[in-house]
Amino acid sequence: MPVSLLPRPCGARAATALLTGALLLIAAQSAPAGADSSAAPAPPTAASAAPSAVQVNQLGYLPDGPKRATVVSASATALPWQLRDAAGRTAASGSTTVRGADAASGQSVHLVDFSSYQGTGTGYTLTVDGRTSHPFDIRANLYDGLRTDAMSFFYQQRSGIPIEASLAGAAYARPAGHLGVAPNRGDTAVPCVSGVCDYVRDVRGGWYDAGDQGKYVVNGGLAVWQLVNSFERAKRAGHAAALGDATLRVPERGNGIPDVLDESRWELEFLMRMQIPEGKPRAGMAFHKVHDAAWTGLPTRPEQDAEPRELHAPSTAATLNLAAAAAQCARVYAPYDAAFAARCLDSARRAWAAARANPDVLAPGSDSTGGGAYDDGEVGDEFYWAAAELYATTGEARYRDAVTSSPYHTASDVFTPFGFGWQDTAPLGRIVLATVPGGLPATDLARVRASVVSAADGQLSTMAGQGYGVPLPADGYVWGSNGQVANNGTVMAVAYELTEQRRYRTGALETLDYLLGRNALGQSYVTGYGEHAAQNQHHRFWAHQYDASLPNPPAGSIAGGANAGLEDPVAQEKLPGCAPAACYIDDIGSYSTNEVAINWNAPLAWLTAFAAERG
Ligand code: 9MR
Ligand code: 9MR
Repeated sequence: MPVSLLPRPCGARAATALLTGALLLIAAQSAPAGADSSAAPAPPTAASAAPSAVQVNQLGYLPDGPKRATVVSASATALPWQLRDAAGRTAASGSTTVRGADAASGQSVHLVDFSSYQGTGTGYTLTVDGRTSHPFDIRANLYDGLRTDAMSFFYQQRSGIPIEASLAGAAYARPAGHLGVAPNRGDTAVPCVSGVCDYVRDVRGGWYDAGDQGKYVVNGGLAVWQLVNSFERAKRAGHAAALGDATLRVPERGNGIPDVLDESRWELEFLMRMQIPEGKPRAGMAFHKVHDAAWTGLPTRPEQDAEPRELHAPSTAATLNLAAAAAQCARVYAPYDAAFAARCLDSARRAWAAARANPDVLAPGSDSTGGGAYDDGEVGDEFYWAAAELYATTGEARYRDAVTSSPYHTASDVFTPFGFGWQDTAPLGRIVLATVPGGLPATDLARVRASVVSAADGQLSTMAGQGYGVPLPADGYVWGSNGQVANNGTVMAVAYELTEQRRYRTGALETLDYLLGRNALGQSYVTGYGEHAAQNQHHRFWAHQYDASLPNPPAGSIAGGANAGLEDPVAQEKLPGCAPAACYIDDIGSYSTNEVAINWNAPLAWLTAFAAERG
């Protein structure tokens, strides 16, 4: 089955930030149900601690979770370690396990396991062989603040609405972007690129994709699906309140609707605006993307972007992403806003029919002037995902038949070691079918569920083979590797829901350890979280590195991560010869290692919401 498995271009990113007292407070105090979420956060300040050779999750560890660290050492024999509390007293001690050569990092490493330590507190350090880790916490509310910040990232990426100081903090406030106010030329009446359509469309709203201000349906569909899926999962687990109304810093807080759904609706409304209206050629399909006619430079504030905006030809992939996200919307929003849910379902049905009528309209990889291509040569997996969502929502036989007749329903390799992504969506279909009760025959349902669990077992075995316990094989460090890592963590979390076996929760939590500092560079890839955290991600507004009057990315923004492909000039100049997991630099110019993107923050938000749940 040609599941598209081509490794994507690689990139890496790193970043550094020293938390201000205010930020530490936000991270430490965030209480259940978003008690920390009404105060606008202070921006991370530009300072950085040096990397250490004792690599820990720099945010910390959960009292009832795994607690492991990796130590760079060439010693062939075990070394003693000490866990010290903030007062310097030894809280626990033991011996390392020699792990030896680690291909991804190019390092020789030892492992430390202090999972059995039961105490809680802040300011712990781990010392091995005279070297000491960054300080970290052990506490039950560890992930409350990051859950809020990772979700609030999406508000700050909104197009077509002012970003309010009262919600985002003064440094992050900005006027609405792309509402047709000069010098903007969009997005209220956007023409197509030459030859594609003879009319204009209002495609305002949605989220900017990343450091650029393009809006791409396949990536938007994936990211919004992950946020809504996160809510649906939390609800099944009995933790919906943690993502409920007034838990996030969004303008809709207090409207009685869960904030994560308010945020997601901002994108869903945009996605539906990208659908070709009835009466026009290829009605029901979705335009692939809207973006600037030429690349803008850095910095470019959204409201200052003077480039013409253009709609690019509709694609089958975009149409099916819309179908999947809108079908999910119809199901999940139904209890909160029946009219909106009905509008989503109508859009999803029309998209599905249009994709069936136009099954092979592919977006070309060459279309990357002024915006990314987001090309995809195989859309059978998008058909499968959309059919699964439509079936889960409607229970109708035609969608069930589309599910069961898809080769992706029975293929054994839909979950790859790299994980799912905007090109590879069949796993999303499996996850929906496995978790949302439907009418599949019991044996078929059991098989689908087993495939998710077996994928999680595969991730656990990948982790066991890595010096840094990361669910990514050594050849998996591509552009956006942190997104792949986080996605794989979510698969393990789903397996935990399906089986209640602790090892899957352990795998999901250790995925966060990697992203927050237990990695080859001792790098927290999440702004504002960790002593040595990313802060100069590639972004046209959060471009402090280029213009001191602009802010760094807000706390909770994850960098794309290590990319062995070195696909930008900065990475090529600064990182030649890097080991795959070390191909990252916290420089704003390194877009192939250090950009932010909605499809990377979405699984971070998903995973931290999972990790924050207690009891
Ligand atoms: O800034 C762009 C970034 O958002 C994209 O991810 C990346 C790849 O599509 O391209 C960046 O733009 C660069 C362009 O590709 C080449 N000229 C310099 C642009 C700004 O760094
Ligand atoms: O995440 C995308 C990655 O898989 C591709 O290899 C890369 C180059 O095509 O593009 C990445 O997506 C970028 C998009 O093209 C433009 N907006 C920023 C995205 C993140 O870098």
